Amino acid sequence: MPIDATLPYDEQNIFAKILRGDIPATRVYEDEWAIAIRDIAPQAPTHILVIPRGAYVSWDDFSTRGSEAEIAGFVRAVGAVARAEGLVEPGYRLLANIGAHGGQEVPHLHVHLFGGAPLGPMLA
Ligand code: DGP
Repeated sequence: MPIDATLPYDEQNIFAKILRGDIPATRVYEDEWAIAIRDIAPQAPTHILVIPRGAYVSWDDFSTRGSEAEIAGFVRAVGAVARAEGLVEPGYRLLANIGAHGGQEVPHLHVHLFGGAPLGPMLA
């Protein structure tokens, strides 16, 4: 079920549990600002979720409350994941779902990184 992205942060959301190490996930990258994990239901040969360590519900929440350092660190982490996965050439796609109309299901900001094949005009 898509979430209401204006709700307060829920410490029990699945990505909060993964960040705390309460439940397992395949971490492909981590630094001071973010972790990256393989999506449990990949929609492309490479489908990674880049998740900021801070407790932010959505892009809207992060872009209003996040510090300059957190925002810069997260943006750089997304790029670092793409480079580490060898995706810069021939390219990849970033996507963030925000709120109900965006189809966001997990109420902790994350960016989807898709690659590994030509992706066509759009990925849901
Ligand atoms: P979104 O609709 O943008 O909130 O996408 C949530 C994504 O998270 C979806 O593609 C499936 C993925 N996902 C959900 N639960 C888990 C999990 O427990 N582990 C991993 N690795 N991915 C998950």
